[in-house]
Amino acid sequence: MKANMIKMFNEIYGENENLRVFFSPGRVNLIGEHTDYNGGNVFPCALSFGTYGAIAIRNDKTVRMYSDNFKDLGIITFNIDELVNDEKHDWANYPKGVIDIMRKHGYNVESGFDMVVFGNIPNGAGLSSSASIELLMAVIANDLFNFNLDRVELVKYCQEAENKFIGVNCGIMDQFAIGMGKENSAILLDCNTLNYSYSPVDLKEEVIIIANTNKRRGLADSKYNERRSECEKALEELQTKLNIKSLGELTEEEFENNKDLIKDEIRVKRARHAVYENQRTLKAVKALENNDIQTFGKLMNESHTSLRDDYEVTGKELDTLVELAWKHEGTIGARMTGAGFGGCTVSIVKRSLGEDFINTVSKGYKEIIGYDADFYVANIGNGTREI
Ligand code: NG1
Ligand code: MG
Repeated sequence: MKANMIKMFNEIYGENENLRVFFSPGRVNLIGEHTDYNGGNVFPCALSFGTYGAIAIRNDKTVRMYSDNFKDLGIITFNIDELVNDEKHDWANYPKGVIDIMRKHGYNVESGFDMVVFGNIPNGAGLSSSASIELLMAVIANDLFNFNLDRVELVKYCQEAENKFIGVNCGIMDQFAIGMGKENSAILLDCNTLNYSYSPVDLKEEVIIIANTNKRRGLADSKYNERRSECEKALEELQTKLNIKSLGELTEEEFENNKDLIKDEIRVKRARHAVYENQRTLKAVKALENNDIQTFGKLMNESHTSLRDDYEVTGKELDTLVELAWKHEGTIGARMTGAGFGGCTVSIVKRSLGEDFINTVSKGYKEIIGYDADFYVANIGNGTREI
């Protein structure tokens, strides 16, 4: 892939002796959904597919960016001192946003550059193509301009870029998983404190299968912000009595004893998901540590049910894929992953039945939904890096 990136760069901009190539993964979240911005735990891992970037600094202020995934948009050109969100060139807003935020924090990307990008993560599918390109830009800027920022700092700047430049009020899970990913490990991250630890996910008898509904998420971002404010409102209502900073601090019991403080049935459901999902995540990580993959799978299933019934972020396509997975004899656990509304599911499946799983679920999905889903066997890789 490195050779392909160099070739693409040379064809578009001409050869450059300062050329460097970087890779930034996508991520899949195993459990802990819509908990990050609620101050809870998440358990994601970085994938072996992601976004590649080849880049060379220029001596002037001009930035030229080209994405092989959006060929129609051609080369996008702008001045490094004029970073504005441009709807027409959507993909470039992510790297632009990162540079803008880094500059605002005093890390001045002062000269322009030429860059080509290629990604093999499905876009808008809940595997975080957006955070992947954000981290790609942040790590590149950090290396090329010698800022010497540590990874967690870069992760935070990327989240800030998504919040302020893109306008999605997201939590920190995606950026953290991508910036801090480790081969064959998932990251247990407490999104309140940013304390984290790696858990080996070294499955011998099972495979992790990601299935893309191929339903793009459309309104996901506005619904996303809506869920976030529903939870914030519920938190405020609980805070009239409880001394807590986030829903992530509550046990199931504490929630049940105090949920009457929440004055709206919808908000009770949203908060219940956040609290129970957070506790499920901790239980799931323990189960994995004890090599109890069956319990892990059961918790994944419960996670999906809660996202479907209480958080209401699934939809027909995701539910169909998950229900088909649940019916398959090889499935240990299956759930939606990412923000929801469309995008991907993640399943843990007996390795020996993996192929049959893909064939059966794929056929069933096509029959019910009318178009194909795509399937990937997930390999857990390292975080963003130079290659
Ligand atoms: P995806 O689906 O990758 O966009 C979103 C948020 C996360 C997290 C999950 C739900 C963004 C960039 N990220 O992920 O912070 O809240 O939904 O768990 O929107
Ligand atoms: Mg996204």
